[in-house]
Amino acid sequence: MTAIIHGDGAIRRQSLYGSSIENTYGGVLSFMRRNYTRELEGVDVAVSGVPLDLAVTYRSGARLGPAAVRAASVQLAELYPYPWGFNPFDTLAVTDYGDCWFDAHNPLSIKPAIVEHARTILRSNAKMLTFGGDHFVTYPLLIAHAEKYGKPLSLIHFDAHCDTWADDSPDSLNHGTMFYKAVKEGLIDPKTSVQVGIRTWNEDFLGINILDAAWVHEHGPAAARQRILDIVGERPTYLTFDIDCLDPAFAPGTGTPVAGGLSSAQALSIVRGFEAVNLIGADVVEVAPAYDQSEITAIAAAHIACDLLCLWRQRKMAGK
Ligand SMILES: [Mn+2]
Repeated sequence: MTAIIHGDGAIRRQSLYGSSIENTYGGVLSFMRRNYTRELEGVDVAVSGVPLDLAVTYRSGARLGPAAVRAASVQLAELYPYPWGFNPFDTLAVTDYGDCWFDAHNPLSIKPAIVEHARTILRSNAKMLTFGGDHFVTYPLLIAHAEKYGKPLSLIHFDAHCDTWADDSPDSLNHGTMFYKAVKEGLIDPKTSVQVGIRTWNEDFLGINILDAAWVHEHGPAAARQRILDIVGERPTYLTFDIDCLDPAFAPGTGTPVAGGLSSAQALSIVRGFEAVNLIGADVVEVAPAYDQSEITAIAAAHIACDLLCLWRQRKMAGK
C-alpha cells in the first residue's frame, strides 16, 4: 500500500498508477498530474507535446498549446471524469513524456525529429496521445504510426478544414496539406477514413468520407457517431482532433477559426461513444492560447483528451 501523495504527484509519485491529492491551482503541470517521465516500461499511454507552429497559414501561437492544455487539465485530475465515474489511472498507466524537442531554426530537421520522437514511444508499445502544435505535427505522427501498425491506417479527423489541399513538395511545412500527403503516400485509406465538422471547400476531397458541420447539425451527434463507426469498423484507427472543428464560440483560441462549427457538447458526445474504435493513437492540435479567453479552448481540448484516455481504459478493461 503506497502512501497518498499530497502535491506534485507528477514528480513524486512512484507508481504509474493511481492519483495524488493536489491543490488544483498549484504544483507541477503535467497532463492530468501524470508522472513526468521518459521511462516507457509498463506505460499504456504516453502523453506528449509537439510545440510547433511554423507550418501555419494564418495566426501562429499553437507552440504554446501543450503548456496550455496541461494547465487546463488540473480540474480533470481532481475528480472522476464525467460521465465515466471511474479513475482511469487506477487501471491505465498514463505518463506525461514531456515535449518533443526539435531545432526550430532548421526547418528541414523538424519532420524527422517528430518522427523519431514518435518512434521512440511507439517502440515501447505505449500508445501516444499528442498535443500540438499546429496540425502539421499529425503528418510525422502518422508516418511513425503507419510504420508501427501497418499502412494504410483509418483516420477519424475532426476539423473545420480538410487539410487535403494539393502539395507535392516533400519538405514543405504546411498545416493544410498533411492529409493530401498521407493519402498519396498510402499512410491512410480514404475509403475507411472520415472527416467531421468540415466547413471549408476543396475541389478534391481525395475520396475521404465527409460529415461536414452542417450534416452534424442536421443529424445530430448520435447519427454522426454511428456513421463514423460504420466507416472505420475494426480497422486500426488514428484520431486527430483539430480544435477548430469546434465553433469559435467554443474554441476561440486557435489559428484558423471558422464559424458554424460543432459545440464542445456535440464533439464530446460523438467521441464518448467510440469504445468500439480500434484506437491506435490520437492527437489534439491547434490550441493557440494567445487568442483564447478564460481558457475556453484549452479546457475543451483537455476534456477531449481525457475522454480519449477513458476510451483506452475501457478497452484495456475489456482485454483489447
Ligand atoms: Mn483546422
